[in-house]
Amino acid sequence: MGDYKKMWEGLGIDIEKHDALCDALPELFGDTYLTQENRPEGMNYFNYVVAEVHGARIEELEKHKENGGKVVGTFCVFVPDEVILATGAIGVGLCSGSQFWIEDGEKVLPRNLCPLIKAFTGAKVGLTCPYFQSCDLLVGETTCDGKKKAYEILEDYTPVHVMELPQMKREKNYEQWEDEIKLFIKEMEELTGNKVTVEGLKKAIDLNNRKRRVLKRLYDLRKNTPSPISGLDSLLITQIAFYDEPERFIKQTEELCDELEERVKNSKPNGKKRIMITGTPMALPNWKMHSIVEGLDAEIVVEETCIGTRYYENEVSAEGETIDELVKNMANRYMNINCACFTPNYGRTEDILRYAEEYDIDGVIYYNLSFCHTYAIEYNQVEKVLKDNDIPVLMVETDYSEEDTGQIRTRVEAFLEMI
Ligand code: BJ8
Repeated sequence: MGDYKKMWEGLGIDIEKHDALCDALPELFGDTYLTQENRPEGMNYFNYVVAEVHGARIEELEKHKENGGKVVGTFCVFVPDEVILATGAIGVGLCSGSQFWIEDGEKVLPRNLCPLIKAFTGAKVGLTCPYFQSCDLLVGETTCDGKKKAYEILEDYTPVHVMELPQMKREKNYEQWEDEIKLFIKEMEELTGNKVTVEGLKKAIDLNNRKRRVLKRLYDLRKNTPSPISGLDSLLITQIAFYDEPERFIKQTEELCDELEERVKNSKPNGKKRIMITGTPMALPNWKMHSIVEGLDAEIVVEETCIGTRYYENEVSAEGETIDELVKNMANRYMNINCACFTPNYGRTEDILRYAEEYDIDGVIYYNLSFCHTYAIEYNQVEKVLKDNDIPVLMVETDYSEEDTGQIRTRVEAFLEMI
């Protein structure tokens, strides 16, 4: 990474603490990623993005701001990126996946809380994430209790707008979400001084749909046996999709997919077990589960998570000639995301069964971040459905620390032998 000290100081970063984070990441990335054999050439771009994670992209955000633009941070795939784009702002996903931020998070939050919430809060209050520091506005949402209460703490540090996400999927809930999107449009117009137009919104819908499409192309390629790309690399690409410049991301991922298509033509079976991950999100740089599974005789071929299928499945229709019609289209697409914060959430089990068939799955690993109650409780339903369909499943509850890595490896090893 280049020398960005001046930029970080300008952003109010705690330089000393941040240096410790920057020192640890290359080693973790090297051990997890660069040791993989026969990686596609197209991964070089994504390696570069990680190497420059707190540098080049932040420089772009800062340039955008110097030119009068705004930067908006989000935490959940329910927040419609189309609205952010349509006001000329840049959106960045902030769901944090590093153990590094937990200590600072625990200074203001209870210890027995989901690590994702502790990490994003710690990143802000400890002043160690330049993405947070670049943001003019954070957009939260009323999904789980931990997140919605943590936003109250973030409000002491930076402006926050919270979207009220309904927790059921009745007709009136779709209408409620339309209203919330309209309020968000108003908030974004005030922040940026730019009016959302039908044309602008259609353009944003198109861009976001193209990003979804290229991710779908990547995931469809993973349906091949063997998958032409590791689960680790696919996970990294999806994690990067949340904060990279969208057009560049699409171009680079298309090129990678072209290369993977060629690989598929010459590939031979490798006998590895094909695993689906389902559950809670794996935010950058959370590579723990993939690293354990793919260190054994298995490949992860699909993630039914928000850093996976829930992020890109279903497009927003650009049909319509008014803002209201386009808002309705957005509400319809986003309300179809099957997150465990909804009740009931049978759509998720249907998705899991469909993926099990489409990706020719040998077994499912249910990945649950510690203290995430909605997903932990929903395991009951998912386990039942999988058992009824003779699909083996292993539940793993964990956080970001390395303490339980050995124990999880032993359990996964036994699971792979059994299936
Ligand atoms: S749509 S999964 S991104 S809320 S923070 S619920 S892990 S206890 S992140 Fe999520 Fe939106 Fe749903 Fe997806 Fe559990 Fe942790 Fe809460 Fe979490």
